[in-house]
Amino acid sequence: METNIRRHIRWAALTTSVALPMLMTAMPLHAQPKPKGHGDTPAASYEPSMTTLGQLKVEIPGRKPDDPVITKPEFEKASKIYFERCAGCHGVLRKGATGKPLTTDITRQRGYEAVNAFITYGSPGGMPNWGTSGDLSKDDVDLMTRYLLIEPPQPPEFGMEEMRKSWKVIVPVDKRPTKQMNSLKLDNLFSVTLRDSGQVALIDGDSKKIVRILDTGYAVHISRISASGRYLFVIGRDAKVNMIDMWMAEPSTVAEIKVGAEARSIETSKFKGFEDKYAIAGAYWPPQHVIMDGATLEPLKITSTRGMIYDTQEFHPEPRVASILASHYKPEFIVNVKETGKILLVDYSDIKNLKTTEIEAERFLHDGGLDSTKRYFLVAANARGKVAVVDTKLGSLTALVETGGQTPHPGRGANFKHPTHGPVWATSHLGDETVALIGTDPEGNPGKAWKVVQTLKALGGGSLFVKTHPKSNHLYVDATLNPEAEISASVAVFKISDLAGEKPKYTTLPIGQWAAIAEGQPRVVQGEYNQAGDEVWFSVWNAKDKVSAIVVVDDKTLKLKHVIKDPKLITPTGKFNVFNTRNDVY
Ligand code: DHE
Repeated sequence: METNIRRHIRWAALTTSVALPMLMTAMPLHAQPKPKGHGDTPAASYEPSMTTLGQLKVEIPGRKPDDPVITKPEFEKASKIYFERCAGCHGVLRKGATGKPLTTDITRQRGYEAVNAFITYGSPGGMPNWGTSGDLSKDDVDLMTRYLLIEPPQPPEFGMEEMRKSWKVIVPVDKRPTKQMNSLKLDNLFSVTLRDSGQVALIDGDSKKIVRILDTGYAVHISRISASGRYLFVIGRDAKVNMIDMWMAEPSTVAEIKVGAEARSIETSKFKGFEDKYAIAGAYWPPQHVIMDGATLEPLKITSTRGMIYDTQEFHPEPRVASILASHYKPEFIVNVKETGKILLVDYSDIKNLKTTEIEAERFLHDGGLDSTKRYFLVAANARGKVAVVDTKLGSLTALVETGGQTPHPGRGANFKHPTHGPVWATSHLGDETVALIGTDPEGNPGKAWKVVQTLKALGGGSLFVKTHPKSNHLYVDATLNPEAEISASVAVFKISDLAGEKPKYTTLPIGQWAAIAEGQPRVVQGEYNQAGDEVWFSVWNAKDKVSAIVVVDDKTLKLKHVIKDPKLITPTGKFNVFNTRNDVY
């Protein structure tokens, strides 16, 4: 009996004869050494992983006569690998995103051998060398090759019916307290992502004690706080939203909903008169955003982001929703759509007659934040090395700034007054050690607005977040994804008043060392200030089965102030101080 492998090799032999010559000109695949400097780079390892989609049981699409043989369990395994490791770059439907499209018209033309070599060795364009790095076994590379030669499965849609089925109001509004029933100092509370346990820890900023651990979505991602500071919204990568009422005797989830199968962003309405009225969540799959009632999470308006790419005006079937911010100037949510490169200003003043301003920006929008006046919104188009600036008062694109570095990743960025350049907003980069300072004061410093006025050099590539505070004289830059363990466990601090000098120096804080963790290789990630702006908290993020910690630094002296360790503190990553998050202080 002919084995599966023989049959697919036979099939491959038929197809590669036409395909290989074409591919060989584009990239020398055979017997090439392991390509250098890609795949393992911080930027490449930071592509989205569609972890929840990977858990769905998908059907094998209708068989075509030439399809290589694949069994149902093999197909399910391959789909899991694809969604978790490949879909982030190549798209769920394989139509391409930051990576090339892998639709069957392309893979079949290239053929089995070429696709297999591409997965094994990677490419200088950024494709990781899955085979030679040992990340995928030879058998898995074979499986993935066969998988890419057949039609992709289409994960299910998630519309109003599915959302309403998942929606639960656990404590109705009339059963909730009318005043704060606990003695917590809410404005100095931190909501801390416990990534791999699917929970958040509420930590009291004064005592540094964990006051509550709450179950949330899978691989929980970020927290945002309602304008009043009462409700905490948490979103998991499985698109589950938890709404936590902080006024209850014990802060608890009062409503929950799923807004799709994969998601990353959540925000709440902040414009005067609309405080706490709406919440909005953005999904990676299906590509959509949903406006919900701010007290119950009832889904009110779902909008698909499928549509044309801003410049080529070609259709994109799965443009993911990246960051969402609430405007302080208008009743609008600022919704950033990755693959179409559009920034949507979604007017929530009349959601029955929804008006959306669609701004042409740049492709692969990711994360960003407001400037110190809260009028301008700056967002990284990270794969294009640019920052798009939107005037939220006028509702238009102000500028597209080349940061000069590789893959800007600002988080919400950092705003401060530079000694010579005036107000600036900072972003670090995943791909190199630079920190770009962009002028943000078109009235006071018109010549410097929306230009990189200075480039600092910090610890190294792999930085995810920068942080400062209006009361601080320090700018902190992490290097979380740097391949060097010591660097990824440290943070660079620049003294803002010294930035006028030729080559500003930084101080290195050995945060990981201060945490005194014996096992594992913890990475230090995301500084977050307390309400007073006199201490900065860093997560020391270790593996799930190892000790992690939060290190608190005294912002004046740059000395260690406190280490929070607790067996319940599993994989802490993002930290969201209630006051700073609700007021956009960063
Ligand atoms: Fe995040 C923010 C997407 C991996 C920690 N992350 C964001 C935002 C997006 C995003 C779109 C902006 C949300 C907003 O403002 O509305 N993140 C993604 C990914 O697609 C990616 C690259 C891979 C994935 O599959 O999820 C990814 N993110 C990570 C991590 O591995 C991090 C470091 C650890 C973790 O907890 O997962 C991480 N992301 C964060 C944090 C923020 C964030 C802490 C919010 C920063 C802030 O200061 O607001």
